[in-house]
Amino acid sequence: MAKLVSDFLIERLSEWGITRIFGFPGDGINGLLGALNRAKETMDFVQVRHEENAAFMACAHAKFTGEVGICMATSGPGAIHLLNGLYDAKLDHQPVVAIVGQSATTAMGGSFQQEVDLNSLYKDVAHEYVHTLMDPSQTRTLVDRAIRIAKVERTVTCIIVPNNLQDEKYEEPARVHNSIHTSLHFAYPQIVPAKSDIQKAAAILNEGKKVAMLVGAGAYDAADEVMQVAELLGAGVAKALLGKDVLPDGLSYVTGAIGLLGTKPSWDLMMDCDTLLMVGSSFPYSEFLPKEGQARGIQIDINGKMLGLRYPMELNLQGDSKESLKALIPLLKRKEDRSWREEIEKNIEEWWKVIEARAMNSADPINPERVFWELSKLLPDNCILSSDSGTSADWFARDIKIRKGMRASLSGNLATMCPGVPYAISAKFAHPDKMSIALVGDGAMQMLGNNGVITISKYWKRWSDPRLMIVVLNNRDLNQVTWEQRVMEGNPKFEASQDVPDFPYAEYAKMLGLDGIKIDKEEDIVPSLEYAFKLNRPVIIDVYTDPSVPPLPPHISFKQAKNFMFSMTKGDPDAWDMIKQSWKDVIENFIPHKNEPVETK
Ligand SMILES: Cc1ncc(C[n+]2csc(CCOP(=O)(O)OP(=O)(O)O)c2C)c(N)n1
Ligand SMILES: [Mg+2]
Repeated sequence: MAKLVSDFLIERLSEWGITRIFGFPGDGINGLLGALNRAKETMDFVQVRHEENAAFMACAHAKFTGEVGICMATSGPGAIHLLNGLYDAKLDHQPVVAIVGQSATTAMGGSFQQEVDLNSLYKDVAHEYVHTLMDPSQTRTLVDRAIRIAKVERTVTCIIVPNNLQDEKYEEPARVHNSIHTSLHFAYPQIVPAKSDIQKAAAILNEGKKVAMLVGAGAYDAADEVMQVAELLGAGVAKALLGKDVLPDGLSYVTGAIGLLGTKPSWDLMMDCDTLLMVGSSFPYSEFLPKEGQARGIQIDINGKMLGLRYPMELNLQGDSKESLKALIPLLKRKEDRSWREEIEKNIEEWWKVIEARAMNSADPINPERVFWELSKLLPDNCILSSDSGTSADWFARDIKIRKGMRASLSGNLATMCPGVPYAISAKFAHPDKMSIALVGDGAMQMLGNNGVITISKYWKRWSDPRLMIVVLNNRDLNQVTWEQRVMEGNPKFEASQDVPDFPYAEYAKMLGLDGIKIDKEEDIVPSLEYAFKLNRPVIIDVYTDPSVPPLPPHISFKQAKNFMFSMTKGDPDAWDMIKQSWKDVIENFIPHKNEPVETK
């Protein structure tokens, strides 16, 4: 039988090293699904319950393996459902290829059923490359370019395949005018800034007395070099949320997260430094960086477009983090005056006490910080963590102490709800021998997470270490936003938009053949978690947490405090509990503020 377009397309993906596709069927891709069936020995098709989850999984695959993630969906509705997950990948600079169906070429332009102008729809998310297959001999070109461009640009690309062409005979491009002859293979180059620029960077860093470093996901491969630079310069290192797993939190000079979800030591580091070295990060909130003119800045990023974006840097260097720092290290002079470093270390030590004290505050019925604090101590060394957007991200950022070998991610730049569960599932497919743990709010569970649990029940027996844990913060509230409304707007909780109905997550897991544990007493947290880590199947931990515990920013501006108090007087139904809880946290926050707070809104 002659090779069909769809068979060739899947084969070509295999030749690029792709072994897994996350997707959901539909008649727009039936030809491709036939080919996937024929290629099942070499290409795994992971079926999701909602296409958005497939895109999140492809994104997580890229994040946790460094390879291209592939998702597939049918024309029209399927392609539309992928979009949010694809934007997550695009904004976090992950190489993901979406393969979507389309109406037959004979029907296109005829307002046919499920015909959506996918070129236009995908033109933003797959800006660098989106093309519709028009002729069988073009298949090679489209696959090769979509993968290559996704890698080169670290972004999302898309191939649109009309359903009738999927079943046509594949033809190699003829050796004639107007035909394209593409090839496999791509290797990232080593990009290092010019020697003279490295010298300039070293001079600035050597002159600085109080050096601060900020690292993001782009510094993941440069952990050793970041540590060496920090040691030499006596610097403190703050981590953007996506860079949480770059350095262990146990290092004495790592100030942890930065920003609204960040720590006080990171805030102090940025407010007091005279030199800023930013590596592999596009952390968006400038108000958490030094004031303009306060510090001399150097930024290193592989993506030249992301340079000089958040702080007026003196030097903007395009380069690979590891290679650039390696070139810099021999030129750096060890700072003999370690007083700045000592101050940072003292701040960090104090801060961990504050965090512990906050976690130990009682709440009704459970303080979410306590859950994360205890969980952190029990995490296996090589686990993979994913957090959702919501208060889980606050506690993930502050209370989880990352150790060497752990991986952790979340939707950093899109900050969308729902990646927690699909990221954890994707991590299990990529690393079946490692435990994955998703930290998710009840709102996100009900939006998409519960569907992901069905996918887990379908696949978990395949994983050599079957442990996947979902910790649900069951606070019956869209709590992060409820707090934003209070603190930023001075509004009371709007119950109609904020209340989340209760749902029996643990029972639900058990119905699906998984394990489920409900925790509604503080004294049960540790024994229940210890028990859960020993289970040999996926488990949902349904924790009844108190929505009155405030996810306080590391500093609260006067305006925010005023808004917050204002909301109380406007009849917030949770007002009294909140006043009690905030008061407890404020008492724990005994470190005096050294700098003027900024207005964040
Ligand atoms: C798709 C999407 N919709 C809305 C938001 C705005 N948002 C951010 S966090 C949040 C609340 C999430 O609630 P939940 O999952 O219950 O977590 P909690 O904050 O209660 O811990 C909302 C609505 C978003 N980020 N993404
Ligand atoms: Mg919630």
